[in-house]
Amino acid sequence: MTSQKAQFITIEGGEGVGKTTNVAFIRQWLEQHGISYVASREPGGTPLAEEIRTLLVSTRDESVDENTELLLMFAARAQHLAQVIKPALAEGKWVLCDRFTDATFAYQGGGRGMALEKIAQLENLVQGELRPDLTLLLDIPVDQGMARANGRGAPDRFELEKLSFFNAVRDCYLARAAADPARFRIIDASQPLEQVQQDLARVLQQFFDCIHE
Ligand code: Z5A
Repeated sequence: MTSQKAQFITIEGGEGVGKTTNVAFIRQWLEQHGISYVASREPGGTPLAEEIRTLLVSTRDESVDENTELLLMFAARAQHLAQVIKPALAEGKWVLCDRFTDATFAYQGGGRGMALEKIAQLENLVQGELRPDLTLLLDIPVDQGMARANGRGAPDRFELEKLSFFNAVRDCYLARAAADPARFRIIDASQPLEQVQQDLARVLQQFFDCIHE
């Protein structure tokens, strides 16, 4: 089944919110509803963008300039948009993306303290008018999320950041959700997984019904 317009859904959140776990659930939901879709992630989603991801997440002795990090995020995004996201949407497929530009506002803007206007300029340059149709923000208090994420092996360059960084990331996500309630749905990710997934299914069904009205 194809809807009138292919939809672009993103899933966002801080450390240990359960994005990977819940992407699998959302994929099942889309399949059960006969929706043709492409699932991808950022940074990454194409061979070149995945190489940029490796550069971004690797720990290294050299300190990474914040502009370098920001530009690499958008370089990966430009490639991902050109090779995967835009072609899929043009073919009528929905796109489910694990993180997108809200993560740049939250991590580089909130976490690193970079000017949001600078990020918005790059957003316009790289995306033009393209924005997600629906953003599912999995939200959890930072200490609970970090406790969940802690058992996962060697931390990457972002996971080594301090509590204050992740608090700023969360605050920025919540501020963006409050500023754009038409696009964002906040899911309380501190609940047991079954309840989180019931909430996700309800939100997805409402979204689906709304675009078919
Ligand atoms: N980044 C950036 O800075 N700027 C950008 O523009 C973009 C990204 C796009 C890599 O992203 C890094 O890139 C990221 C931000 C930066 N750094 N960090 N941190 P990523 O998306 O690959 O990184 P991630 O945050 O580590 O995502 P993840 O692997 O999807 O982790 P997760 O959200 O924590 O998901 P999980 O592995 O499914 O869940 C964690 C654990 O919790 C796991 O053991 C689950 O079984 C458990 N879990 C999940 N849900 C529950 C519930 N409800 N109850 C109990 N336990 C649960």
